[in-house]
Amino acid sequence: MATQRGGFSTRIGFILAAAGSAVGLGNIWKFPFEVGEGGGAAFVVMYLAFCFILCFPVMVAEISIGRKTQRNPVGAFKSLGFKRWSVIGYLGLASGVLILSFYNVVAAWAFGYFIDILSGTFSIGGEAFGQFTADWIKVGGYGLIFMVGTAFVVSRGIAGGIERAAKILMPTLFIMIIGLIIYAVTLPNAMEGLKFYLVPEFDEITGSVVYSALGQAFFSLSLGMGALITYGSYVAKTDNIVSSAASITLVDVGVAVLAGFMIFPFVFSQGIEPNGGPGLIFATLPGVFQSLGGILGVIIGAFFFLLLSFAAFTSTISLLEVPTAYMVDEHNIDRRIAAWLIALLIFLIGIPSMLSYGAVEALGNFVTMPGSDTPMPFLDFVGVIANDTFLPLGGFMIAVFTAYVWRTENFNLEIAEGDESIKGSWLQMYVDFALKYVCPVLLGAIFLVTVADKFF
Ligand code: VAL
Repeated sequence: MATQRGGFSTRIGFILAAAGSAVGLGNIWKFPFEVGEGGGAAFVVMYLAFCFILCFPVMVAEISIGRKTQRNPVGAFKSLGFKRWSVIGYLGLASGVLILSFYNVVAAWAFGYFIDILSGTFSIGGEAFGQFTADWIKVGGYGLIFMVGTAFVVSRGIAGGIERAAKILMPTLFIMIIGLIIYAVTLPNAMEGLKFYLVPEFDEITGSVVYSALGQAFFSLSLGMGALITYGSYVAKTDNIVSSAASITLVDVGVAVLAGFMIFPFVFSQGIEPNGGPGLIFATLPGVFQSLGGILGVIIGAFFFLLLSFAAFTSTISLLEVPTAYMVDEHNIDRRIAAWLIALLIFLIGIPSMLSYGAVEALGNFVTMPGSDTPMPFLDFVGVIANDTFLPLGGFMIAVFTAYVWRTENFNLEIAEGDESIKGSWLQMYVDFALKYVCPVLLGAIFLVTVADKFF
């Protein structure tokens, strides 16, 4: 597709880039600790149901809105002729910026672990995670490097930057995960971990588990944050959106499920409680690698955190692309300038999150949510606002917009552009039905109930 905005050069390039956006810290860092806190397999069941039933249709809608309009999330709604609905685009933009602000901090932890383990400066022990995150100069340095890398790729545009990086990084990531699973399941107590992960106990499902499973599904699939509207705007008219979305969903869910097969045997082999929160993999895994001893431990440990950094990188790229595309399309700013400036701004917005894990006490105990008795760090609080609240709200509005404002007929014309055979297929019928009824009702209801519960 040769427009001045650039575009993905191949369909597989788009799928890899969008799957690269979806697969990230959400799958390998966040999913396991959410499962750990949400009681194990019961959470997994909720998460899977949400991904397929609610999120997949929203993904088709997002990609279609992007492709139809060839615009960033704010411009897209305007260009369809519904200026007021561009509030969805602004909400997505805000979510993307907030998420990237703390995401980059966690990416910096992952990248920092990789460098420190490789260089032999990593000190393993009970307090290692806390000591690492409290060292804000170091974390800041790694965070800056990560953000600079992200800005570099985004500044180079779609086919030359984003697509090329995804084509190399995604297959590598997959091979690395499989290798680590093979190792993990041979560890002592691995079976206990798998049992926790795979055998559901449904009495574990509470309101707050439902809420976090929904937030996790949106977060992991990169929905509601403008990323897939933006990536959709670079998709060729000849591509089949429904089957691309199905592939992206399957890859993302597949990697999350595989990450569980890797992490829980690791965690249980260390005799560690799985409900350790955001520090779960950072606090537990170095011990696993150390118990391997010597050079093997260093290699496998470094390998794991490199993997995590790779996964995070294709996601930070997509998050930065959202505000960059907005500045390029709506304000005619040169892509390079936009990418570098916004990256700097988001890095600065992320500083309180960076300081909230050990460097500044007040940020570490930032707020105590109703119904909880422990204060949460600033970083987690941004997550509650952006991931768990804004994203499902954005998804709800996108479903309502597509079905009732843009209207299903027009939406269907756009999906049929790439492939007429999709017309009348059961998959398309389901997507239409879900956007009309299932998503508005379920997303609306869960949103209202949980917001009332969480914030009041
Ligand atoms: N979807 C990604 C992830 O799961 C990002 C973009 C939030 O990590």
